[in-house]
Amino acid sequence: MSKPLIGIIMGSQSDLKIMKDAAEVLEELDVPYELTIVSAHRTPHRLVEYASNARSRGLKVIVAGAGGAAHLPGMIASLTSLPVVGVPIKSSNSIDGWDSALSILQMPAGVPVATVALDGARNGGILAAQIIGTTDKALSKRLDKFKNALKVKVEAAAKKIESQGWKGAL
Ligand code: RP5
Repeated sequence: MSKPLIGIIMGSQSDLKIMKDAAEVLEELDVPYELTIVSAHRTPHRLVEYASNARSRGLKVIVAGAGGAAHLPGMIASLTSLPVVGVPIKSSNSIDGWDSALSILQMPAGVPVATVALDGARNGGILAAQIIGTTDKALSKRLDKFKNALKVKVEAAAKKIESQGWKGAL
């Protein structure tokens, strides 16, 4: 097993049902990752340790997901200069998802978090892979193939709708 390049972290085990999407897409793209729980509020010292050691352990990007008062991605970004991708999660303690989205999105100048859509962990994984792909030619080829597959799927659906009419395509 190769050394993980991407660290997937989440505030609680209850976030796993969303954050597993990031792991799944990284497996599809054959990018080595690690996955664990780091809670900004319940394990603050673990957060500091994770962020402080991430670069020296060989990680290149961190994908961090949290719900409600979602401080994990921003606090990780405050402690490392690795790129941090934030995944807002509509969790059990979230009012409607806006709390989490805005907590992750509205970072102060100088400390960016690249925020994906609510529950958008799959895109979080893809974005992290694309960052690695800027310096990894083989991965960038796999990413091109991945994007091409999206195109082929939509074109096939369009062809079906055009030939059968929308009722036939339902
Ligand atoms: C956040 O609180 C976590 O990221 C999770 O989304 C939410 C709820 O956590 P649990 O109470 O389910 O552990 O910190």
